Amino acid sequence: MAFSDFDHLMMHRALDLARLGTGYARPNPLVGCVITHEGRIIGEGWHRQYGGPHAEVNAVQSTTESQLLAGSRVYVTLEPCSHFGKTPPCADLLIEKQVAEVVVCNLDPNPLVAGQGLQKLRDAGIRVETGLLEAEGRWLNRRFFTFQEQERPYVVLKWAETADGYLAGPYFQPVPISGELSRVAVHQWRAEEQAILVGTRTALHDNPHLNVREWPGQSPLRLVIDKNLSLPPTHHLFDGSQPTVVYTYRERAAREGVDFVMLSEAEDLFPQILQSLARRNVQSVLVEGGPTVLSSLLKDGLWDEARVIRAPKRLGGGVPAPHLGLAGLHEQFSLGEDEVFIYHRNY
Ligand code: AOF
Ligand code: ZN
Repeated sequence: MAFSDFDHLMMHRALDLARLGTGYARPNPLVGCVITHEGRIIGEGWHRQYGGPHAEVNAVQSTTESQLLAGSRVYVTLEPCSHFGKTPPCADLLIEKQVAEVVVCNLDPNPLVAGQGLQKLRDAGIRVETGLLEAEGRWLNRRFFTFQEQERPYVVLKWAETADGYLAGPYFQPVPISGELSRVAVHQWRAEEQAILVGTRTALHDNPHLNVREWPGQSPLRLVIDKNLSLPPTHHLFDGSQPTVVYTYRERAAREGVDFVMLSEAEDLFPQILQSLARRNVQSVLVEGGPTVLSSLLKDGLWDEARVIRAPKRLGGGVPAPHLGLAGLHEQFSLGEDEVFIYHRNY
């Protein structure tokens, strides 16, 4: 299918709009929609909030020229839905408004939709074109696609290392490594994922809050591994301020804000954790350490993205950081004196 420069411009705009739902639309996908008439935008919208109207509905409602909807060309980043979920099918709305053409980046992998939205449109005589900025659309909704296609959350690993490649001092002694700007970025990253995981040693030594303070957005579901229930109940993770899940081999009844999930010692730990998260409809998890958790996930290939913050500080010894080399290095940028490296396992 040959798309014009105008088509590209409109779909980039729709992707930009979709991105505005980051942190709010989840676990729904990020979707943006631009409606054009004779080469002019007459309506725009995006999926702002989980449970709220879909992108197409907001775009249709935004127009002050509803008489031009009939015959319009609609750019939407994801196939319009065909099912009755929290809202009625968007495909029906576009048919009712008699739009002439619908262009999408990606098909919706949700089995409730999966091509049926486009089929409905075609059956109604609407011209449908797919695959415009397909890779950009998949990247934008990488959490949603991973969850739908692999039935597990999208896993983002994050760590800060010194210029000489250490994560912590000798005997896992925690030391401040990254700078002020990186700290803000990490809070943004926390707001973008649905859950955040740490291992026992990190929880014990750092006593983290694992919430979002330096960036607008929701705090993620807190997850901690505590096989033998050795963490002190006075630690911040158990303050009830945010839903928290403890993965353990021991039985323990839930208490306010804290859920204990018993796992089998006979099976591998991380596949069980990811399965349990998928059952809770958690589409993404940010892993903030420590070294044992990070290296297990790297070794098992159970990760999608790694964000490495390298600070100028040198330690001269301690716990070595995982080494990813250059394979999969996707992006690199500076944050103050720190250098950030973004790795993708599959892209
Ligand atoms: C669209 N446009 O903007 C979005 C879509 O429970 P509901 O009704 O909100 O439906 C959620 C499902 O709808 C979601 O899993 C995905 O398949 C699709 N999302 N579809 O046409 C949108 N957000
Ligand atoms: Zn919809």
